[in-house]
Amino acid sequence: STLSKLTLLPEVEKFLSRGRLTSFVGGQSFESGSSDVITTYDPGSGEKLADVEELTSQEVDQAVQVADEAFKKTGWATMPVNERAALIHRLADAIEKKVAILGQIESLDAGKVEAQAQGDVQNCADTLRYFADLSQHLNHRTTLAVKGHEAWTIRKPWGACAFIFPWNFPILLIGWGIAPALAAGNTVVIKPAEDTPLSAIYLAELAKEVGIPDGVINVITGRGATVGAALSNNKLIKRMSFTGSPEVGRLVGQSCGHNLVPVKLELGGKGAAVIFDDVDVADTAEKLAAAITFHSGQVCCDATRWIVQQDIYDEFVNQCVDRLSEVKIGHQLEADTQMGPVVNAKQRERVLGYLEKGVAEGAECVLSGGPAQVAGYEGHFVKPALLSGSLGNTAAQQEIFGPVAYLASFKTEQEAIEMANYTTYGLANSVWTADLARAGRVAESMVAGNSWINAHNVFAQGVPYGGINQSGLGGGVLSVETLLDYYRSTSVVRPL
Ligand code: TXE
Repeated sequence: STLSKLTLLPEVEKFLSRGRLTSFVGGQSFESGSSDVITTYDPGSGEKLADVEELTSQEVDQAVQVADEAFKKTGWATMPVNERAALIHRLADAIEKKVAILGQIESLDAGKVEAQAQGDVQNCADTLRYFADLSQHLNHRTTLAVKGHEAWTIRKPWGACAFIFPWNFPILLIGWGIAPALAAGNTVVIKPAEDTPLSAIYLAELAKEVGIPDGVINVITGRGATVGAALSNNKLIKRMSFTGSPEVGRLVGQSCGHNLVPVKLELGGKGAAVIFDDVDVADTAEKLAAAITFHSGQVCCDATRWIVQQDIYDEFVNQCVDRLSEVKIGHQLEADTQMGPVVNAKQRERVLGYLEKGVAEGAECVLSGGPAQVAGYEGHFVKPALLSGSLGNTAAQQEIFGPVAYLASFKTEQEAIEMANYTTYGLANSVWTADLARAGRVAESMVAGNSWINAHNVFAQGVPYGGINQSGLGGGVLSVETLLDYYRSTSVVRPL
């Protein structure tokens, strides 16, 4: 097999050699009574990695019950905050020690360039630490001044919280999702995507090893339509978090609306990069080419609409074509690979389909893209592509989730802002200019959760991240507010 050509770490070989992987619930392997499995493949070689069991909806309900009982009975929720934070730090330590192993598992499963997958693993550990520390700062009761009365507010965790994750940043998003929930004292049920369940299973086992009480971190595997739907309909769930497509986000939101469960939805995006004529054209082209090819463009906050000031438009486009044509496409574990495959055959069809549709609707194909051949590998590789034309084009309006950018030109600042805001999404944009006053103005005028200046895709724990409009709702992630979302409050008032 192609996999045997690659040098895998012995621990990764060992993990994969189990052949059949199960959910992990209540501190142990949770076997499904059904014989159904989902096979997970290496998108770079098409080789099978493992069979992962598919739970039934009844089994999902059992798993949630375990998480609910762990909340009530293990002492996790009532543990002194410093002790809970210390346990979360131990999990972060364990993850950090396994960066190479977990990074390789993630790289194989998701098709990510190995160094980037390792970065995601490190980020997961960093996020766990950030929220563990933050939870200790929030561990106080607020006393309110009320005439003739004493009043205070206490914060308590909610209970079992559910997380449904996509395949593009599996372990990183697990960290962003569960870290605040755990730090606040909740228990969690994680449903990874069908294509990328491996890092979640590995992480749950690590949590057991470091002494996180059984049932605090649970992973349930299976199909979205059964396992995901059962999880989002379960009445014991106290909070729901979903990251994925707007279509499924709407379904999950409906279930939560029905059960009156608070929900966070992190959906897609169609970010703009507004590029003014005072930039260093070569440098900006290089950075945006790197952004659109990062994880093969399967990044919800990517800049996928490049809105360029007229006088530098041609030069900028030429530079971009040069940069994108040079990108080294290959298997994600090969050392010189800059861009790996997309996650599966369906995603490749999706990308190619949007290119066709865009051109059929009148877009000009500036760089044609298409399937890429990589010697020795039968992976789902695609070449970067550039389209240009009207921003009303389907390819300029819908999320493609591939290495494809859509170009348009503008004359005035006002026009650029209007073009950037001509979208149903509202996640992340960037503005590129040497004039920092203008940069600030434009960054603030773009209707979205996040704006970057002379950069794209920069994250830090403590900087709120999240979308509005079709990009999501529920307050976003990575900030103090996120941690507060995972506490419920009770206000107490008594006459003096
Ligand atoms: O997402 P789905 P898909 C966008 C991106 C991509 C497209 C399709 O444009 O091309 O969505 O990806 C679970 N009830 N994003 O089809 O189906 C599913 O098992 C409950 C952007 O893979 O939304 C998986 O765990 N759950 C996005 C998760 O939902 C259900 C990242 C996401 O899968 C379910 C991913 C149901 N009925 C895709 N059906 C981003 N914001 O970054 C499926 N799921």
